[in-house]
Amino acid sequence: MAKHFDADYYNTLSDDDKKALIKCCQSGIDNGDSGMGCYAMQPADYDRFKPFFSKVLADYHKVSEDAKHTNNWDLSGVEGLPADGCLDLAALGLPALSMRVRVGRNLADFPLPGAMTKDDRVNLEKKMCEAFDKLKAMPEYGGGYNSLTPEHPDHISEEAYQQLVKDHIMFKDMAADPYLASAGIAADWPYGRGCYVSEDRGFIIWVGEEDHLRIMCMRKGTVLNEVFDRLKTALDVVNDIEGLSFAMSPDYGVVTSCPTNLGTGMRASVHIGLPNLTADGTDAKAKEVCRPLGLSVRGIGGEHTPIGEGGVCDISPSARFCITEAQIITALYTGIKLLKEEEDKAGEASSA
Ligand code: ADP
Ligand code: DAR
Repeated sequence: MAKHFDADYYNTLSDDDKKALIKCCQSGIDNGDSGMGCYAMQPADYDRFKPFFSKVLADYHKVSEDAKHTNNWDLSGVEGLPADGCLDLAALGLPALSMRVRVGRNLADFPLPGAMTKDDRVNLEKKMCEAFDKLKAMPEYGGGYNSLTPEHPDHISEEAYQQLVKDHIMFKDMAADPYLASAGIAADWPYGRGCYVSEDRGFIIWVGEEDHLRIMCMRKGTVLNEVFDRLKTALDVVNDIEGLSFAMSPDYGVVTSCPTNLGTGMRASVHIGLPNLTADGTDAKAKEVCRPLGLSVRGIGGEHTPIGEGGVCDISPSARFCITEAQIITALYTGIKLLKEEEDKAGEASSA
């Protein structure tokens, strides 16, 4: 953000646009250790402030300033896809792992989370609960909603909330995240926040986190296609619910709060033990090995958390923008294959 904030451009803006652009940048202004340092506040901001965001996006995602994103969930023909189309971790000699694919989505008729009022947050939750009533009637997605909003009919206790976080179902307390707090994304916590969970706990929709919705599928297994395909089917069901329209940009695809998620809003991950690459108790070596493989390393509790016991790390492709959804899930498979080779090499080196 700071690298591409141009005073000459800023000074061409109206007073209202100046205030709006500063609000987009407030998180990075307040938090000098930000990697990105800005969030969109309105669905149209990426287009409204294109001279700024196009430079930020080009630099972060390593694409051209006039790059245009294309969405595609069709695996056929994707480089790296096994001949049988099956992204089976068992073929790499790996056991069943916890697999998760999530996408961010924002409703087009609300401000993005950083600019929502408390009423916006509560009204968005109410709108989503009407949608959840339709999902509850479907065998594949039937489940229940857990709300953090005081006085909400589905309100859950602090203890139940903390257990859902521990089970990797629900998101962490946003007010504790300085980046989200500065951006206004954590404002009015915990009003308008909650999560829908299917009976089998394999299909989850967060409400009111960094994006209006985080829609995800999770399960322990070896075939990545299973969570990817279930999510796509679920997304089509949610997309078709009357009254729900997702914010999209003609150039940038799916609109998300953070520019790091723009385009697909997709993060596909596995929890995998890397005892050799984390032998020193940190994720430093794992990050050094993963970076050139196009992989990100997060902790067992997700972003900004430590690695788990036995060196369990959350590994996912870093790319979200100007890459298709099909390429991301395939990149997870090919990345894990290469990472396992590095983990095995580190083990041989330590035993030599
Ligand atoms: P996001 O993935 O939505 O950007 P985080 O990285 O903070 O958010 O992760 C959110 C939650 O999802 C955390 O509890 C994290 O442990 C959990 N999680 C992420 N990937 C997996 C996975 N492959 N298996 C189980 N839980 C996961
Ligand atoms: N702290 C912000 C987060 C960027 C990426 N992570 C997200 N979007 N959850 C930063 O600018 O570093």
